This record gives sequence, C-alpha cells and structure tokens, in this order.
Amino acid sequence: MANGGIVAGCLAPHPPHLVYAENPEQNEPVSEGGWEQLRWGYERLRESLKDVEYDAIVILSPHWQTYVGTHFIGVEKCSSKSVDPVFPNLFRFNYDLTIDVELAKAIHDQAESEGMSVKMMTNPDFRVDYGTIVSCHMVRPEWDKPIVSISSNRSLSYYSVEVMQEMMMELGRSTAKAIEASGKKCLLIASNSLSHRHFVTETNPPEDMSKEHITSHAMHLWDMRMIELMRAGKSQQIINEMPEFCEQAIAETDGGALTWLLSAMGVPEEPATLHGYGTIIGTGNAIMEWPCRNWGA
Ligand code: 2X7
Ligand code: FE2
Repeated sequence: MANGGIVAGCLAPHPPHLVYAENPEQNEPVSEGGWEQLRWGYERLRESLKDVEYDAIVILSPHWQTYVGTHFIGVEKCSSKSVDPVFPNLFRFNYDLTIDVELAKAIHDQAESEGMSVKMMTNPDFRVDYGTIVSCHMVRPEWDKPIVSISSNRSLSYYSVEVMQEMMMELGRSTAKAIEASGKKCLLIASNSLSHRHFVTETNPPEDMSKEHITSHAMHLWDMRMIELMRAGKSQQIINEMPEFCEQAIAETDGGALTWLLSAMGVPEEPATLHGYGTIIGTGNAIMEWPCRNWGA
C-alpha cells in the first residue's frame, strides 16, 4: 500500500497554561482564562484543519526525554493523570488516548534500517508527557485520532547541536518514508516553544495578563526572526541557524522537534502560516502551519 502523506505540519507549543486557561473537563485546576492571543491562534489552526481528513497525529515532544536513542510509544491504550512537575497548580489532566502502534512501529523500523538507535516503549504503566498531551489537546480537543508519540533524544546535551540536527534530519526522512508506505494521511506536530527563557516566579493569579511579556528584547528578536523565516519558506536557513538559535535563545528547539518536522516535510520552500504568537511566563510561542496537502496539487 502506498500514497500515504503528510496533510500538514504544525508547530504547536505546549505550555500547560494554555490547557489551564481553556478549562476543559479533563483538567482539575480552574482558571479565569488568560493567554488569549495564543488560544485564538489555536482556534485559527483548528479552523484551518476542520475539513482535512487524516488518520493519525504524529508528534515529537521535548518533554519525553530519552538519552539512548529515539523511543516510540508501543502501547495501544494510554490512560492516567498527567501532572506538570513544575506547574502542578495548573495542570492535572486525566487523559485517555489511543496510539497508532502499527504506524509507530513502521517509523521505528524505517529509522532502524537507516542506522538509527530506536526503541519501542512497551511499559503499559508509562505516563505520557505533558508536552504531547497539551499540544494534542490544543490541536484536536476531541481526542478522536490515534497518535504516534516520539521521544526527544537529547543528543544535543549528550553530544552537540550538530549531532542532534543530523539525527533529527534522518528521523524526519524516515518518518516521511514510513508514512508514505503506510498509505495513511498524517498530521505532524512539533511540540515546542521558540525562545525559552522563563521568569522564575509566578504571578497571582497565574493568568494575570498585565504581567505577561517576553523576558528580553533579544528573545523577541530571535522569535521574530524565526517566524519570518518560516513565513518566507526558508526552512534550510532555519536549519542552518539552529545552533545559534538554540544557544542564544535557550530555544526549546533543542529537543529536535522543529528540525524533525522540517525534514519530514522535505525542508519546504513553501511558506508557513502564522496562526498566533504570544508569550507564556516569558517564553516565546508561535503556532504555525505548513499546509502540505495543498502543495504540488
Ligand atoms: O513546557 C513549558 C514551556 N515550554 C514553556 C513555558 C512554560 C511552561 O512549560
Ligand atoms: Fe516545554
């Protein structure tokens, strides 16, 4: 079977504040809202995807950190409570999700055949990380699509940013190949913020938007530069500038998700759509969509 493909690639950041501010029934803490610029951005992304048919969401989150290779959840049903270790006051979320184990294994096998170190995670009590849960919830709150959950191999911390990029480029190519061969249509998500320097104290209440802003002008300049490159279709330049971005903006792209996504989409020259930008506890967050389904049509 062939003709699978990527319907869209999304940069979909995961600060738990977004779910907290939405007050879904799965989350215990209750808020008065907040971070509307970003939440309206997610609304625009959902609107853009509402008539798009796809079979699965494939997501790479920097909060599932693995140090020996890239791991894939290999358990079909995952349900538990996810508590953010830094913000337990904001995020205690009861999740119940389905994994597309067949597709996960296909990506795993393809990456392995290309020489990557990979592993299927088969612990039935495994706790799914909050990055995966928040991004999936904000993109598709219905939770009606199976997901493929991919870990962030911390090769940047273990080796260097160059090794991280090489590995994520290969993982992206393997992801695209496996999806194509599977015959499935997939939505890809890189779950990460851009600049990632946070404030170290929280306001009371946390959703007090009079206190929310970027931590520094330098972080703002980096975020705007990255957004402009994405909007201009300059994916190769983003990859080239990734080492400086990771280092100078302490960017959450250090987990490899954005490099993986760009590689899976073939390092596109087509422009991405900006659905929203905003700060969360001082970090920079952009919601972007690459509408691959419309390319080459
Ligand atoms: O995981 C996060 C993040 N990336 C940014 C801001 C605040 C909390 O959590
Ligand atoms: Fe994060």
